[in-house]
Amino acid sequence: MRPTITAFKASPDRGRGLARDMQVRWALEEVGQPYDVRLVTFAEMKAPPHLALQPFGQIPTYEEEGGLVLFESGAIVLHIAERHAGLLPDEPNARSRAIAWMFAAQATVQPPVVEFGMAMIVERDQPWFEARQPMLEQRVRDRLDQLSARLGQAEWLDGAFSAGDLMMVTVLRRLGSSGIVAAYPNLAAYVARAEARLAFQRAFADQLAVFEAASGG
Ligand code: GTB
Repeated sequence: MRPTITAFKASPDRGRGLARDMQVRWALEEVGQPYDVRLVTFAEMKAPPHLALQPFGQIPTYEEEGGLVLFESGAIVLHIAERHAGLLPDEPNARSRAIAWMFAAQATVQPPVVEFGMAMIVERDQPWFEARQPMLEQRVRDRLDQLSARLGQAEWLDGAFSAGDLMMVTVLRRLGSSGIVAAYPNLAAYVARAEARLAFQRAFADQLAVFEAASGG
């Protein structure tokens, strides 16, 4: 049976693959698991049926046969990676390190990236914006300095491509047109390498098709 995930009916990311259904789609594509998508409006996300699946009224959610319901994109990707071959190494220590990279993406790199991006979107008109934004940008650069130093010239963060890379690239992509990642040639190449994966391209095309359908394109 195919799992079902939820995604925005009309994503505010305008099809750029930045909403968090993207990492779930990508993980499912990497492991070759077909899935269904239930599209939800903002109003539906805040209504009781969706809140029963996702207590914070957000996407994505994940439902599979047998009654398992999950929320939190990282937990969903970890579940997919644990149930299928291809996203986590078999060797126990390497597996733990790949999971550590998933947490690093979510808990260490993502917070400054999201804060920087959100400020760009919602605080531009505030009197403190000009003074605060360089500080937020510096916090992002501090993390990318460290990440870039660790990655060096390696292809992936720890051996073969893993769910850790999938989650890290997903976070880096949120910096999008800021130009910040481009200042780190090895990180830019890392993101490009990940985006060139067939599984990424399939996931990206599928979420873009949803946006285009919603916008009448
Ligand atoms: N920690 C949760 C997880 O990882 O699953 C966070 C989930 C989350 O933030 N979901 C967002 C949501 O449902 C969509 S992805 N928001 C609606 C709400 O909270 O009411 C975040 C997102 C939104 C928009 C863009 N964008 O426009 O570029 C990018 C990312």
